[in-house]
Amino acid sequence: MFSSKEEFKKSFITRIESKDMRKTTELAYEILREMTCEWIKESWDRTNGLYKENDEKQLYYFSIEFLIGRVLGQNLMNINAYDIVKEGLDELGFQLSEVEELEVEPGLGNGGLGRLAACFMDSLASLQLPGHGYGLRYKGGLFTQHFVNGYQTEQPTEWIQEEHNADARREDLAIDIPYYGDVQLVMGTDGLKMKVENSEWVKAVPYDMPIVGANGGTVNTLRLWQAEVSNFPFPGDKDYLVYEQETAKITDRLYPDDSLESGKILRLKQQYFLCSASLQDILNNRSFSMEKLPENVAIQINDTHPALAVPELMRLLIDDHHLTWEQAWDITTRTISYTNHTILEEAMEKWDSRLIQSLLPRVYTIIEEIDKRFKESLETQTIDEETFRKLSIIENGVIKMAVLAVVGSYKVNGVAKLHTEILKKREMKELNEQFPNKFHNKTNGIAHRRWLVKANQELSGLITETIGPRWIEEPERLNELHYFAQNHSFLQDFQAIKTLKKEQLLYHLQRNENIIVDPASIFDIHIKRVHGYKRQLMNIMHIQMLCDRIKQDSTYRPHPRTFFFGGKAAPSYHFAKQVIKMINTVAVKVNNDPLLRKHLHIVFVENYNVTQAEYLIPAADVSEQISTASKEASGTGNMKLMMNGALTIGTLDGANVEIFEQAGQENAFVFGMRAEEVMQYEKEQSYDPKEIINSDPEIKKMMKQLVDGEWTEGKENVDFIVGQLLEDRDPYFVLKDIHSYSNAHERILAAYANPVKWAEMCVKNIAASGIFSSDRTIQQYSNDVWHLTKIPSVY
Ligand code: B1H
Repeated sequence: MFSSKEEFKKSFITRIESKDMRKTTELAYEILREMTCEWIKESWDRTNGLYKENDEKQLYYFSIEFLIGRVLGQNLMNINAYDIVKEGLDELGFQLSEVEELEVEPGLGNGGLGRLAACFMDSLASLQLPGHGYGLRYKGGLFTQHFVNGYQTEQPTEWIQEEHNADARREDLAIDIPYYGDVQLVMGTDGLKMKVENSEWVKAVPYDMPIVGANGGTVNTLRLWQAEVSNFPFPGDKDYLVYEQETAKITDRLYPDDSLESGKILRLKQQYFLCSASLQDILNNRSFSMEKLPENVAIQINDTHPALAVPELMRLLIDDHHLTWEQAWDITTRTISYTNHTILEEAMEKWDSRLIQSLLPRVYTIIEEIDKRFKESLETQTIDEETFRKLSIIENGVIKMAVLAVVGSYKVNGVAKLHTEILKKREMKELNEQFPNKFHNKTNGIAHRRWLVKANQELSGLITETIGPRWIEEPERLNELHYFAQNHSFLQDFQAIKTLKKEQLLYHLQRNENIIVDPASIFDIHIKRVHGYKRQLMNIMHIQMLCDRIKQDSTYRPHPRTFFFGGKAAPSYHFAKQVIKMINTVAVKVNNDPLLRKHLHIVFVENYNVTQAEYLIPAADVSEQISTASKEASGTGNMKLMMNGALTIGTLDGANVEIFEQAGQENAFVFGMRAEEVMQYEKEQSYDPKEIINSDPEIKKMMKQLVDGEWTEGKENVDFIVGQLLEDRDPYFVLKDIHSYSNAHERILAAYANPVKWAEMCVKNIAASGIFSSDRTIQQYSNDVWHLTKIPSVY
């Protein structure tokens, strides 16, 4: 690694001169990437050597998504070279921030679930814990979103630069994965065995990405599998060209559904591909006897998408490694643990038995056997029909992946206190009763090194000047900022940084879009996937109410506010796409209205992704976390915004509950129904939005405007929105909560009128945010589930 700026410059110049005389930013990017890779390689080899020598337990995090975002700047930061490189480049006539802009972010995830996996990778390496990721190397990440006439359009996003592949590809570790085939019973030396013949094989080739921990010492591995044609004999009855095409499709693109289950065969192929390749890789490269697997390896499955790891590990242990069922089951259920991320019915994975039976015939027989044995184990108890049904893995020809995951793992966790309680007491009550010590909570966290240290270097600098640098390694020390929450010069510095971050955001947005925003306005930010339960509709309907009030009441002249939206809708989710259209329609009306634009401005940022988030979050004054209570398992954007000094307007849902607990409800704007109430209404089916409309004149008026098409464009648009609110009886309780939401917004205006008090509240939020570092989450997983040992890197 370079210890000085001069050394860096010398090496950089030598490289640039050997390549090209034109000193473009593109060339600088290539060289910097190459240099960083070389620096990292040393530590990576050293870390791998240490892990081999120490024979310590390793964790493998199986996830269908890793939303890592750009890596160059973060890596430079983590090896403590960022400032040296920045200054060095500056003196050579380059700007590091411009160089960073050239990196295409790998969009290998949809939203929170994928980003969480990435934050966990960062924390594992930074805590010097032996933990690695297994995922898929999608050629196309999440689609690029553009608005055409206010509607979302989707373009494929290709992030891979072929010229960078050479060092990542590990052909030597390729593995063959079997699909289809006929299961046969054969007599082996140790009794009857299952054998599959005529399989169609697909080759899984790993590509390794380094995960650089803080201070660069530990470098773990994110191994991503790519599907290619296999050299194994090809079954005769299929056209080779078809086989070739089908193979390439497996890792061609990420499924773009967040919290929506697809049920497609290609998705099932992806899931099995990930599980089989990763498990074979672990078993092939072990240095211990098979019965010692649980002492040497922990496997965490990120939601049910990799739940086939349970039957696949059984298959490998029984068929390939010749263990008995009992031995294999004991090993599997002491190795695998499962994280649940949602209780939304539409996201619960259920696979048609016939689909699994045809694509994965051997795996299917194992799932049947697991189900049968589990049901037999229940026979000693008196269990009513309903309970028995809920405990079934296979029910009416469908396989319930969540039940399979719970039965096949030794620990199951939810991602926030409230969510875990709902799992234990309702969604998985029966399973929790069968396995009383399996369920536990691990509240999510975020990598503060990316979301504060990197994304908000100015605020990080101020914090370090104020309380010293130790908070970076021990983020809970941020609570020392409490002593400065009333220190005027500190508050002034904080405010100045907030303004600067707003200006930087606007500068960034202006590069791509023609957006003119007043940085003195309140930046109210609602960024996340567009989904009914996240209630972007409530936000835009409230803006509609504000417009009316400004027009009707000449004494209502609120402080200017800019409402930022950012988020993608699943391409097949028509309602969410109509919400996007509606927001864009309202934006045009409001932004062009001579009166309204003095008070309100709406910006829907196109193509919200990790990079955009890094600009938006530090600039936020207000964080919109307004999901229908009980629906948002945790949320993690809420934590990122809090840590950057935004105040939360939110429901008592997911991790918001814990955010309010930490920061104090007086330093946030809490509103709306509680989870209990929502679930009660749902159970009784007793909510009638018409009652609200008829009893609240303001809401009635707003609904009338909506029905009249004042805030939408095109009949389809009105029909979708109004249809959901009236015919579908407002399933996310928008009308029920909007009054209380509106009151909370008035409280925001009142608080903002006192800038010093406002800044004090922001600082109290930052001070209370340390617990939401994913370092805390990972340490808890390690203590309670994985039992890893820290392996200090030696320099
Ligand atoms: C979360 C998903 C999800 N929960 C299905 N579930 C998917 C479900 O492609 N699919 O089929 C993709 C993603 N994502 C999110 O996980 C929760 O909604 C958030 O509340 C939570 O913070 C996040 C991380 O735990």
